Amino acid sequence: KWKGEGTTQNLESIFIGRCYDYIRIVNPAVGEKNCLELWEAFRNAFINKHPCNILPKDYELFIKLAFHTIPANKSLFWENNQLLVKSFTSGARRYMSLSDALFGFVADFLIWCGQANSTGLDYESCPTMEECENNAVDSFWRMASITYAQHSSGVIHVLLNGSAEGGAYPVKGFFADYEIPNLQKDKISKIVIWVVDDIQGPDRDSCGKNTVKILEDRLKALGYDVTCTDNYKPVLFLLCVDYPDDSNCILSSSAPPAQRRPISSD
Ligand code: ENP
Repeated sequence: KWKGEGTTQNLESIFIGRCYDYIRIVNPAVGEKNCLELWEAFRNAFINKHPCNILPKDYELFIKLAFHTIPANKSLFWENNQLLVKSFTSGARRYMSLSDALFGFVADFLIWCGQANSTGLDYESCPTMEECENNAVDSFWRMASITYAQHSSGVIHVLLNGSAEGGAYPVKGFFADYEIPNLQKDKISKIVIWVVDDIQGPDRDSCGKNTVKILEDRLKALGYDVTCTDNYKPVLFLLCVDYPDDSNCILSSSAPPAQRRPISSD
C-alpha cells in the first residue's frame, strides 16, 4: 500500500548482530552495551503506530542507550557519496561518520516500518519521504543526525560530491537542516570541506562556486573558520582504485628511472 520498499527481511537479527559486532569487534572502546535492550528501544519507537506518525523524539531512548562520544577531529559529514565515505572512514579507523557510530551503524542501509494496531513489522511496503515526512526511517536519521552533530568537536570534515546533480551541497538535506544547526560552535576549531568529483564525471561544483559557495558563506556567517579543497588527493586516490588508467590517477614519480622498473621475479 506504500510506495517504498518494505522492512528489510531479518531486521531484528541484523540489528542485534550489528550491535554485537560493533561493541565486540569494530569499536570495543564504546564499552558495554545491552544489544537486546537497544533493539527493544529502537522497535518501540515505531511499533504499533501509524507509519506516518513517527517523530525523532520517539527514538530518544534508543539514542540515549546507544550513545557514546564521537572522538574529537574524527567527525565526517557528507552528501551524495555514501559508498566512498564507507571506504574512506574505514569502519571508524580513520574518521567516524554517523554510520560508523553505534547509533548509526545498526541502521545503515536498512528499511523498517510498523503498522497501526499491530505489533508486526510491514515487510510489504513502507512510506517514502514524499508520502510522509514523519516516517520511521527519516525520523530516525533526523534524531541520529542531531545527536551526532551536537557531539562533534575539534576539526569537522565535510566530504561532498562535485559531480552531484543539483550541486555538491543540497541546500535542503540532513546536513543543511539537521546537522549544521546543531553543531556546537564553542567545541569546533575549524570546518574542512572536501569537494571531490567522480572520476570521468562532470565537474559541476567546486570550492567557491555554486552550492559550495553557499555552504562556505553560511558557515563563515555562523563564525566558523572554513577551508575548502577541490579533489583532495587521499579521497581521489581511493576513487582511482576503480580507474587505474585514468589521467587523474597516474602518479608521476620523481625517482630516477632505474628505481621505477617493474619488479621482476628473478
Ligand atoms: P543518501 O541518500 O546518499 O544515502 C542514504 C543511505 O545512507 C541510506 O542507505 C541510509 O540508510 C544511509 N545512511 C547512512 N547515514 C545516514 C544518515 N545520516 N542520514 C540518512 N541516511 C544515512 O544520504 P542522505 O540522505 O543524503 O544523507 C546523508 C547524510 O548523512 C549527511 O547529512 C551526512 O552528513 C549524514 P537507510 O537506513 O536510510 O537505508 C544522517 C542522515 O551523516
